Amino acid sequence: MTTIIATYLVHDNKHNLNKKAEGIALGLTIGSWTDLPQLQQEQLKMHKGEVLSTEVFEQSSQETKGLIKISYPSANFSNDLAAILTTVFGKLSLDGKIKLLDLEFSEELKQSFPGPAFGIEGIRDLLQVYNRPLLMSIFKGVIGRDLDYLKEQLREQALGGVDIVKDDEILFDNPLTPLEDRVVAGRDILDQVYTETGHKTLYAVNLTGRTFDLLEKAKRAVDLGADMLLFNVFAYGLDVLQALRENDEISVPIMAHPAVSGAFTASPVYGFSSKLLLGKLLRYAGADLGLFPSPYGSVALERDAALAIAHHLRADDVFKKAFPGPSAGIHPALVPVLFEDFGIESIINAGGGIHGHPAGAVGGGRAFRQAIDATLKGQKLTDAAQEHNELKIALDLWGY
Ligand code: 1AE
Repeated sequence: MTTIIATYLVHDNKHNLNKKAEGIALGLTIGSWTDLPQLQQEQLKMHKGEVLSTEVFEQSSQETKGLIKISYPSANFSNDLAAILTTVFGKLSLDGKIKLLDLEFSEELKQSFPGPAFGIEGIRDLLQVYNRPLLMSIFKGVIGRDLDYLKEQLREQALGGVDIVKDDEILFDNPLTPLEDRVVAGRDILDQVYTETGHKTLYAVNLTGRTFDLLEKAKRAVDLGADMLLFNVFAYGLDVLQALRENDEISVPIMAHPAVSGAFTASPVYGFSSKLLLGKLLRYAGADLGLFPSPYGSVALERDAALAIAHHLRADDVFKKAFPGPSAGIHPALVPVLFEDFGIESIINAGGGIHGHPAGAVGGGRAFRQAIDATLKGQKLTDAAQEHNELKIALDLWGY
């Protein structure tokens, strides 16, 4: 019988982790608050969760902190994330200080999930860029602006040498810049830049609206020439991402934005670990690229947590590897530390750090590319800035 293994961090005010673990294993499977008749219990035995281990970390007079590992028989759930999450963390997520740290899927269960369609290799093939971290920028200040404004911003970003431009996650379908018009205009601008310069940039359009309209909208976007979709997956649910990924007509990479995920992950004692939600499950459900707060920017995540997300997006597994995109408050001076922490198979993503450059988005993009090239050569940014004016201006503005 296959199983899924859940690891929980618990803070138990009754100081008995073994009892707590048995209560969870029973309560989430065959138990109830009242005793069931003996016959029914016999029939249900094969469905009971099994406590694999308990481990105490710390004890105080208030509570005992530790880890609990429980395996749940796959006979209990259908092979979808909604059923799995309800099984392993349904009512339990409401029941005291408990955080779901990890889920280990059996190889058989993994077969029910698609993983990324493109992944790192597929996105690199689209861009024909293999030897450096990719550079991504974000439209900024576009709410209430018309299509001409967006076109100009896109052109500037592409001319700066960025590989991917993504919509801001807060730009929804709207009368001034509807999704379809953005895709058509974006295609036009990026083709022009390619003809003029030979530089290829992909545009990730924000797929938004009511859940049951998303598939049709995504298909329409692809028909019109969309390169990539941006998706606020945690506002919708991982299974919605999976449905998009599994539709053959949606033949473009999907970038997952972390908006709303902090509500599920930020507490040290409740919710999901960020590595599970933004790393492992996001990849299993089919994201090609996962954004998350970097450890050093404006919306910072602890370094270990950010590294663990990147690890799960790229770890050896049956699925393609997804690109990690540590983000928020990124500027060129951070490129060496981003490179050291996340390596070549990562995306350097900046909004303000591109558009806030005194020479505009063209200068901002160039400064990043100069910082990336210098870092790859092992050159100090201060030395590279002697040769590259855009980088010097960026370092003068945002620090060394
Ligand atoms: C964690 C996602 C970051 C993001 O989407 C965003 O818009 C960042 O903007 P900047 O780079 O902080 O201006």
